[in-house]
Amino acid sequence: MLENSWKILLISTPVGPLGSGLGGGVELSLLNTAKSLKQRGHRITVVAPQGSVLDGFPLVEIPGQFQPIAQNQSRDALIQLPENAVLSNMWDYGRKVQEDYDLIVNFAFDWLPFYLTPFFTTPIAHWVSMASLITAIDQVVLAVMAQFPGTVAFCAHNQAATFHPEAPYTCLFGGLDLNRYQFCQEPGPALAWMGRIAPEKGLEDAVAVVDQLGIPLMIFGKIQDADYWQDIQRRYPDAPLDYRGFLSTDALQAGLREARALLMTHRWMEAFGNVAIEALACGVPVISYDRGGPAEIVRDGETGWLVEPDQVAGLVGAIARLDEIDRQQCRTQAEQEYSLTAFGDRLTQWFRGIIAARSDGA
Ligand code: HBI
Repeated sequence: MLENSWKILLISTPVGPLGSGLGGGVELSLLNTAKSLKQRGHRITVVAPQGSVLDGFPLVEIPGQFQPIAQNQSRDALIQLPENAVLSNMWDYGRKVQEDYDLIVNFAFDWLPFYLTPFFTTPIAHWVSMASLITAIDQVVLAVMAQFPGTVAFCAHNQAATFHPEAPYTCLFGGLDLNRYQFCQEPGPALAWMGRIAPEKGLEDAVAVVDQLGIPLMIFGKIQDADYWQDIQRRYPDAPLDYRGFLSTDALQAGLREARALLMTHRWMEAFGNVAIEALACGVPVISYDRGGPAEIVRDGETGWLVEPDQVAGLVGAIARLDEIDRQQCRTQAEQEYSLTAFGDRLTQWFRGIIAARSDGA
């Protein structure tokens, strides 16, 4: 069924400008949401903090102070709003222009957009981008799920479960422009690790493994916690590390595709794992802790290996079995489950329900 062309406003995360890497996976998710919807004839406008870069879409840049990142706060943290917050400035803009849109999509993992939902006339679709972290945010997410059924989506089931949802919800997983990722049949000797370099991502376990095995490790990602990065290098001065930096997708995949495998060593309940589907898109098997979104992405023994969380020995065992994985199967899984078309199907199914409910005056 072809829905008519929707006008959709995407309001980004307030923790940093698009293109800075501070928004982590949300940056890629927002870009691929816009691409997959545009591919279907919908009209997209993006609202994001000043300094954002986003090729190919109308971008409204909003000034203001970035929001403190939620993962550094305690579970009983109070709700914060810095002075001249870009978060409230973005949503003030959204309120002013809402009549021009059929739907607004919220990408912020913050209390305010959820709290504002009943005060908006245009429906808001909320994409929850992390697992439960702060009780005050959990409560407002569950309140919106109860009052506006069907409007809240998660990345994956393990993440959604951390909120103890009482109502049905959508899982979006993720999607990529697969044309930007080139399959590689014959890798080099190195392994790869990708992500924000911060404690919750567990880089030290990947470094411990390559230090033990003497296998080079390519590291891609933004150094978000410099002390954490320095500490790892001090603890493993001889580890064969090859830090590649925070790269554009084109430069990233040119290096990633050469990897024998991607190691995912996340400490926290990784909501999804965009880096896992980027690896699969290049034919790179994923060796991951059996935890969170990656555990729902990797087909154990077929497109990678799932190992006991926080056990370096498990990673070593999986690396020894990499030859059992067919790299073409990895690319095929990405094409079947994470193409812009497959992702767009999940998005438009989610949106159709919200727009229909609101137009029924629900
Ligand atoms: N913290 N307060 C806050 N708001 C966000 O939107 C947010 C965050 N921390 C991390 C983050 N978003 C993204 O990097 C992850 O959701 C992927």
